[in-house]
Amino acid sequence: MLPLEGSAGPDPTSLGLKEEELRELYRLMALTRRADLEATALQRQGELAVYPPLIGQEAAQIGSAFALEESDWIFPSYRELGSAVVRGVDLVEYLAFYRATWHGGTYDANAHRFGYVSVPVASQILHAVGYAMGAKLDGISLVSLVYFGDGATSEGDFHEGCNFAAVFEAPVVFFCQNNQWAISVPVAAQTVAPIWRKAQAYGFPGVQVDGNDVLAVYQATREAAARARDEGTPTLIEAVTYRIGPHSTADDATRYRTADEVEAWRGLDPLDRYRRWLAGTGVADDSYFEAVEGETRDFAARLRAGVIASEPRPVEEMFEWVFADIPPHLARQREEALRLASEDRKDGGRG
Ligand SMILES: Cc1ncc(C[n+]2csc(CCOP(=O)(O)OP(=O)(O)O)c2C)c(N)n1
Ligand SMILES: [Mg+2]
Repeated sequence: MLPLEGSAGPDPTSLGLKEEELRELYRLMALTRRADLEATALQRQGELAVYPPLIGQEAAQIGSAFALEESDWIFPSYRELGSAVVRGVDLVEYLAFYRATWHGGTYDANAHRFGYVSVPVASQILHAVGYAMGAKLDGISLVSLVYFGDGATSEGDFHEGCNFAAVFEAPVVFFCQNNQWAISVPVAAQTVAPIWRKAQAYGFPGVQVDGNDVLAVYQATREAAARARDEGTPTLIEAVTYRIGPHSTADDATRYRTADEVEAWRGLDPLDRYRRWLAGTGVADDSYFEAVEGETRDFAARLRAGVIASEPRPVEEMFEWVFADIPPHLARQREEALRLASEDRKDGGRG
């Protein structure tokens, strides 16, 4: 849809997007790019324990999240900081997970209809399908979109989720970001058939889309969400993209892939491509891009200050929200943890 070069391309009116929405897509991608780089830097400086960069996947995340209604739910894996930006999740609260101060993040998932960071590969697929089935039983109209990677399609959870969604006509959009790698395993060693075609076995549509083209991703997700909402038909979207960064800040990607491969994908950078299109069609001009640039700087500065200032959570929270009535063995452990924490505070953490 978006041309690789130049300004010819889609008629935005065919997507039903207003000009300010076309500009907003760019703004959200630019904020995400900047926040992602900042989070990577914060990890290098010891402020985060680990961080999985999403650089290169901005169009896949922003285009898809933007295509949903506010009342729709998103179930992320661990790499969807960009979709969190679309949902207005406070990134300091999102990064609490990566600062290792809380499970999944401290934001209010219900308020943002944005689930918690989920690291066990593909586990969030079951949460998304279950949520969609529950909403359907309750007579609530919504779409449940779940993000996962190419590697996640090798997990049983993916296949179980697809089958349940199909059989129970659950309103799910399965959104696979095929970023070509599952840590050091290339997609060719992961699976033989193209990912989008796996949908056929479950009896619902599978779509492959250029994941570095924000408008194409938007369109594919919009159509999939409409099918889910109106007909209870799930869709599997395979967004073909690339993980420009390492798997996480704990990974050295130069050990298993070539610089040429990374460079080739850098040439398809989703922000550059969309910016050229916006400028070429006159939907946005230099003054707009400069204003966005200024906003991204402030956004990153606030993120940085917020993360550095954020304290560990109270120890007792570790024992909350699992049992309505805490069992005796956990109550004992809670007492012990509180006692140790208070002794630790008294001796200034010297142990
Ligand atoms: C069940 C499970 N097995 C293994 C891991 C270790 N692990 C973390 S991410 C990952 C690769 C996932 O690749 P993919 O699904 O393509 O997502 P990407 O990281 O590329 O976004 C693995 C094996 C895990 N977190 N959970
Ligand atoms: Mg992957």
